[in-house]
Amino acid sequence: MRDPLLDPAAIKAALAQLEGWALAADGCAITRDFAFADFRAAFAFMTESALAAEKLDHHPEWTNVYSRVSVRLTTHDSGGLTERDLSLARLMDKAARARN
Ligand code: H2B
Repeated sequence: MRDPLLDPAAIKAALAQLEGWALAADGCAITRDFAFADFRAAFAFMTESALAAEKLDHHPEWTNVYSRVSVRLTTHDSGGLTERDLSLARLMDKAARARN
């Protein structure tokens, strides 16, 4: 069963509650660039996020360059943003806060 897509009002409300996330130009994803002290901190963040993502059965699109991690969250099965993206965004924010 596909998760229901969030409507524009729900997306706006959710973004107001999240730290530093922006709506992608196509409206189908949220993005955030995380910056850490060094590669070790960035990779520790990715490790914690990966384990959280696996538990949620919801996975990020991301790239890492040294101390930076760029993240794009979307629900592929639904073709856009769902509550699952918001849950993962909150977990990633928490993992980042612990390292900044
Ligand atoms: N991650 C993301 N971001 N979107 C999905 O639709 C998705 C996923 N689907 N992780 C999951 C896995 C699905 O493929 C499995 C079968 O539950």
